[in-house]
Order: sequence, then structure tokens, then C-alpha cells
Amino acid sequence: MTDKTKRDMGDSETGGKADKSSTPKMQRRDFVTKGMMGIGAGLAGTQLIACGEKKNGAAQPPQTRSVSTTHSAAPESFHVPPGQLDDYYGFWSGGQSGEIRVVGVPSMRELKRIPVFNRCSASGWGGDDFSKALLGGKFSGDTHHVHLSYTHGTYDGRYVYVNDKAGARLARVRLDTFAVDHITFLPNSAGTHGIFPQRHKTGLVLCNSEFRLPMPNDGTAMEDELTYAAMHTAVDGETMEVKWQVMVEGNLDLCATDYEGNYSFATCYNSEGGAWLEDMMAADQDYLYVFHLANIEEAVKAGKTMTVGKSKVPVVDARGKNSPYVQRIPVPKSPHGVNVEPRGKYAIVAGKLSPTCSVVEIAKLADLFAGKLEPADCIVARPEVGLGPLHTCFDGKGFAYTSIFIDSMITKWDIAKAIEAHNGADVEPIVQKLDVHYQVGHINASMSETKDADGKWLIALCKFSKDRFLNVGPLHGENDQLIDISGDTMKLMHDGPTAPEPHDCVLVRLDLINPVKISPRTGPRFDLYNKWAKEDGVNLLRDNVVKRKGKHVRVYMTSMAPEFGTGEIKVKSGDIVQVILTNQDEVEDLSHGFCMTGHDVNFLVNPQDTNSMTFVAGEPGLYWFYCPWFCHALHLEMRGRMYVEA
Ligand code: CUK
Ligand code: CUA
Repeated sequence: MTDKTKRDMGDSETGGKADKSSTPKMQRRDFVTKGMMGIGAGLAGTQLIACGEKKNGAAQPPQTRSVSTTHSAAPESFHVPPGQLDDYYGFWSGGQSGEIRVVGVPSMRELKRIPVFNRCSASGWGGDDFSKALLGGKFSGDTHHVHLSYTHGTYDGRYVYVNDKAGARLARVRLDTFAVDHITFLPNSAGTHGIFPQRHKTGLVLCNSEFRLPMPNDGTAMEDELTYAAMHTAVDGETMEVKWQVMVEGNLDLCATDYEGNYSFATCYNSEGGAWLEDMMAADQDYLYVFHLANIEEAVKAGKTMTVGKSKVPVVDARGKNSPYVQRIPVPKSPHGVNVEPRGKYAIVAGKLSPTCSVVEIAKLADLFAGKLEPADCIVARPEVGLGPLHTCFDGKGFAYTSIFIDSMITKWDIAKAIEAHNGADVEPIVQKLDVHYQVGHINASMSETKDADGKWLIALCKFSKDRFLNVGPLHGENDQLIDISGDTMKLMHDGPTAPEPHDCVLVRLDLINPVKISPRTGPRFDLYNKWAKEDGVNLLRDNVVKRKGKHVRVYMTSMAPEFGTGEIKVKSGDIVQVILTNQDEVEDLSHGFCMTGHDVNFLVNPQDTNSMTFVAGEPGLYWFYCPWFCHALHLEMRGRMYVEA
């Protein structure tokens, strides 16, 4: 019996009440019943996991839950009893915290924070040698959009990509280790906002610059906003190299790709080219930009490109008018999200300042680029969904769910009926409007951005929580609400307070992600360490002190609970000391770390991993170093001395 079945049986044991989500009291009783049920099942689950292998996760134990794909009419329970696992990995962009958060769904338990464009005291990210170089000293990141790599229209479990709006960067997280392995700076870009990977394979990741810039942005002509332009940038999702850019006149907000690898999309809310608020809102009409990827790549190959500023990246100049590279489909007014539904037939553009969504039929785009259609002819529906529509997600059953910011609600609507209504039929596409709390930004549903959208759960990321939680002062938490969409109507199940700012999320079926438990010792970070070890003629797995040129000292250390392989380090005040620590332990979850007191040095080393940090030895004296991660009964004794001589 799978755990999923257990949970379903649990549902029927509570009496199959039709709407147990509607009152908090019922929810609490539900909790109690499920909690009791879970104890036995939880123990069994623990056993399955406890016998995990030692090496590099090569032979992973089977996952302990399976996901049912049937759509039951009764609301799902979101409670995951102790010892059981969630059905979905949620990847949350952390907004101006600069990080990614991993959340279990439906429990909404936060599993991990992955530092990306920020500094993290716990792991040392931003201070260790590898990440410091990647980040280039910039720690004020702003992650808006997380998307995973794809193969054949669904997640392939390899990578997560995330943008940095503040620093025009794109980062990649490896999904075997859940750690960043690449960060790419995007040239000629500001306010890098919407990103989306291609969905037919791990191909390009398209990145929009929301802020228009003078091109080149070299200080020579800055004040005439009508000359500014924006870049649609293609990064190779495998190598993380910037391949090409397309320059357009309007700003580029959200991004999406089709399922075939033919097109990418960008909403443009400022076709006016304004620099002031009232100018940006002046026109009643803006655009969905459609980029023809094959035509662009042909132009790049043929050298029909330019370069801008110091960057050597080829730029296709597509400013001003429709061309084989870019077509502009008119949509009302300051549009925001663009989302492609799971069958890949329609792209849906949310109106923001218009209470509508525009439905674009992707099959018509070939004729549009061939000059056989006018841009406006690609729009096949425009349902009225509410005030301030921002983002749309899908359940794989033909329904769309749009977040409505001003009205604080989610509107469920029927795509096929919206098209019929647009053609004059007397049908009502709007199915339901559900209040959320409050001012919802992004929403996403389980597997919604893939062809395997399964219509189980929807997350509403609400920008305001107001009165929903205990008051903790002027800065309130935000509210990620969990909504059951498995039935005919949406049901609000859970309020999930989060630290600012959860920006966007994707929900990924657990069987698609296969993390390792022991460091695989591969990738650019290990390329770096192996290079150093070769330079110094040492083995990373042994203890060594290497005096290099000038005042540079490399201390190669090992750790095995509860001891460091090196207990004493002798250096001179002012020496540049680099501690390179390799954790010899092969036991799951047995991480150590290295903290040098008084030197702002603190980093994590996972089982079989290596990590390093560089510092300048301070005033003469004795400094203790210690392991900051609780690893053993003698964890406090896991320490050593650095003697700094005058
Ligand atoms: S987006 Cu980034 S500020 Cu993700 Cu709705 Cu508007
Ligand atoms: Cu090693 Cu604590």
C-alpha cells in the first residue's frame, strides 16, 4: 500500500465530509485524526529511509510515496503526518532575499533555503572562495522567477534557473546537490526579470530585461528615454554562456516559451517608452512580443548582428517594426504575466490594467511570421477575469486560474468556453472566483508549467497578510495560501506565513527530483579545487600546509567526526590564509564546518565535500577554530588552534 493510499483512506475515515476546509475548527479536528493515523505509517517510512547507502547516492532507496493521478471530487488533505514525505517539491524564488526556498507541498513545510545572490552565514555562501568569485562581490540579489530545465515538455530534474533582477544575472542550481554551480552576468541588461527555459529539451534560457537602457550604456547619452532599448537574451542552459541578444524598443516583463522550441514570448507594459509613471500608463494598448528563435539563430549564424558596448555577444537589432525576428501582438493595457497552457496550444496574457486575459493561439504564429495574418488575428479569446489580472496557471483539464491582484482573488475559467464566447456563443467561461488573503501576485499549480499538469494543488503567493497572523510589528509576514483544485471548485486549505518575499514558485512531482546524499565531487567547484591541489602537488584528501608566493598560505585540512585532521596552524600576522577543508565522513547528513574565531570565517562542508575560504591572519595571538555544525557527541571538542605570530 502506498502512503498516498494511506492518506486517501485517512480521508474516508474522517467521514468523507464534503467541505472540511471551510472552517478552521474542522481543520483542527482533521489534523488530530491524521496525526494519530500517521504514527504507525511514519515509523515504517523511517525504516525505509534509514538504510540509505553511503556513496554518492548512486543507488538511491526508492521514494516512499507515490502520487495518485486521479482527480477526486473530495478535497485533498494537506496534512502530511510525521515521518511521511510530501508529494511535491516546491521551488520558491525568495524575492529580495536573493535566495531560493524549497518547500514541501502540500504540507508547506520549508525544507531548505538555497543561497544564490545573497550571503548566508550558515553555509558560508558568498564568503567561500567559489561563490565569492561567482557573485563578484554582489550580494543584493532579487530572485523573481524560478524554472527547472525541461526535456520533452516536462521537468528533467537536472537544473533550476533563477534570475537576479537587481544585478542582471542568471544563476543555475544543480538538482543533485541543490547548490548553485553557475552564475552568468547578462550584458546590456538592467532589471533582468522574466526568464523561461525552452521546454522541448535543455536548450536556451530566455531572459528579459525590464528596464530599458541607452545602447550602449556608456554615459554618453542618457536622458532621452525614447532612445532606450531592452534585450531579450538567450543563455545556453548547458554551458550557461550568453549566446545572443535581440534588441527591441519596448520594455520586456514576463517571459514564456512554447513546447516545441519555436518561439519565446515577452510581455511589454511600456510600449510608450516612458520613463515616468504617467507616461508608462498612457496607452490603452501594449504588446506581447513573439520571438522567432530559428530566424534569430539564422541571423546570428549569418553574422547579421552587431555588438553593443564592451560585450562581444552578437545582437540582432529588431527595434521599431515587426520583422522575421519579432512580431508584436497588441494586447490591452500594461500586460503582465504570459503563461502557456499544458497542451502548448495557447499563450495567455494577463491584462494587469485591463480586467481581461488575452488568449493567443500559438498555431497561428507561423502564418503571422509568414505575413498571412495580422498580429491581432492571433487572439482567439479575451475573457473578463477581474481587476488586476497578473498570472495564470493550469490544471491540465482545460481550466485556467488567474491571480487577480486588486480584487484579491483567483478566477477559475474555462479556456474552450472563453474561445466559444469570443466567437459569439452564449456561454459563460468564468467558473469560480475564490477570495485569497490578500493582494495575490504569482500563483502556480502542481506541474502547471509542464505537459504533465495534474490539477492537484495551487499556491497563491499573497503580498499582504494583514490580519491573518499574529502581529509581529510593522513588517508583516507574507501569505502563501494552499488551494485544492482537484475538485470542481477551488478550496482554500492552508495559510502559510513566509518571510519576505516569496515571489514565484513551481511545484514539481517528487519522482522527478533525485538528489544525492553524499557530495559527488564534480562540477566547476571541484575543477577549481583539483586545479589548486595539482598546482601545490597535494592530495585534497590529506592534510597539508603549503606556503605559496609572498604571504599566501594554503591549509589543506580534513575532517572526520569529531576531529579535524589538522589541530594546529602556524601563520604570521598579515598572511593570506586559505583553508581548504575536505569532509572525509561518508555518513548521510554528517556535515561539518569551519569557523575561525575573530576572522569572519565560517563555512559548511557536507559529507565527502570540499569547501574553502580565504582570510587575512589578524593581530598576533591564539585563535581557536571550531566546527559549527552539530556532528557528534564530542562536537564541542572538534576544534583546533591557529597561532598568529608577529
Ligand atoms: S512579476 Cu517580478 S515584480 Cu514575477 Cu508578477 Cu511583477
Ligand atoms: Cu564537526 Cu561539529
